[in-house]
Amino acid sequence: MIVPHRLRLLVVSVLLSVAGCGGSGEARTGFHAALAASGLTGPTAIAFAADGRLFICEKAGAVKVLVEGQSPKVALTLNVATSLEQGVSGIALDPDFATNRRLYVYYTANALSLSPPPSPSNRVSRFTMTGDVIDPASETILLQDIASVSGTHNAGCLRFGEDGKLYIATGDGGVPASAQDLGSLNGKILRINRDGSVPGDNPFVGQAAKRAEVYAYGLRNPFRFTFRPGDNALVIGDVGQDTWEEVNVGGAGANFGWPLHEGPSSDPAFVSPTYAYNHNSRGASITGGVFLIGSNYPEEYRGRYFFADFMQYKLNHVAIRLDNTVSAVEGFGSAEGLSSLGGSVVDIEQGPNGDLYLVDYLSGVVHRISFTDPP
Ligand SMILES: [Ca+2]
Repeated sequence: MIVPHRLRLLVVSVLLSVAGCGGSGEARTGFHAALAASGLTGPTAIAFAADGRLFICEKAGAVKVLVEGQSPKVALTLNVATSLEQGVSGIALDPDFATNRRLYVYYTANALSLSPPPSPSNRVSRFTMTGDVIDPASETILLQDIASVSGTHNAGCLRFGEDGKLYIATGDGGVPASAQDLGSLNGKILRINRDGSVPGDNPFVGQAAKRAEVYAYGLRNPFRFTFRPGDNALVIGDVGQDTWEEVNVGGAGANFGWPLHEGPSSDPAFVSPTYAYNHNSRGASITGGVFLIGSNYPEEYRGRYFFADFMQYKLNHVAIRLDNTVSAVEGFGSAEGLSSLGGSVVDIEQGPNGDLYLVDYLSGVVHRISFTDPP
């Protein structure tokens, strides 16, 4: 159906009015939100295969696979501990997934899991997929006994770097001092080879009483991280305690301060956050984030770092330059005519199609944000 231009404008303006996008400035038209997946129970993390299949983790133990246009199907069910923040919290596909069908999952093992730990603890395991199913018997545990003492601050983001190494975010597990203890796997970014061995160029290899897997430390709950295009620096969203949410940028050996210091610091012993925002007496929990690369979104969004706040129902984007200066943080949602967005976002990924996908934990959905040039 061909809709006259004036009518289209009228329809758009009515939609925007309903969405409550009045006030200062006009909304940027052309953005659309659609449900890529719904009916999920506590989705925590997603990852895309190059073939377009979307993998979705649910906290209580499921890894689902979604073929576009179909409903998500359970590919794997893990025995997980689910107290507080425990469960399945991260997934990454092998850089050679198209040929070896391997994927990696971060989850809190319970007493039923393979090689049961004495108490729930986090592990990273590799699995092999056959068709749209992941055989539980294909599990190879690469790293385990990442403590989850209190059930909180498990982190769990998994990503492969450009160097082909697997990077793993771990939280302090509710024991803040562990983040500064280089003999502990907690409160860190870890870096391992795909077979679980330790790369020889990790910063603390061969040093007494230090875990060779440690790559960066001093983190409280680095729930999500990514790599900056251009220099592949780690960009880490670290969930704060009482005052500050942090975006930390750094590399091998960086100490981001927790629990000795939280928020901006002039102490040369710590890498101060590149960006931090104060809770201002509200709850806050930073999640996200990705750099938008190779998208058809308008120029002003490209290359920017998108992140969210799980507690404050906010989406933002910011430029994080190679010299670690940042631009003013801008909201994403209402200014784009997408006021219905901004739920409890726990993960943001970019699909092979260039669109952003947002995981809304409480609503049990994955939103897809696409852009088409307005007429
Ligand atoms: Ca810090």
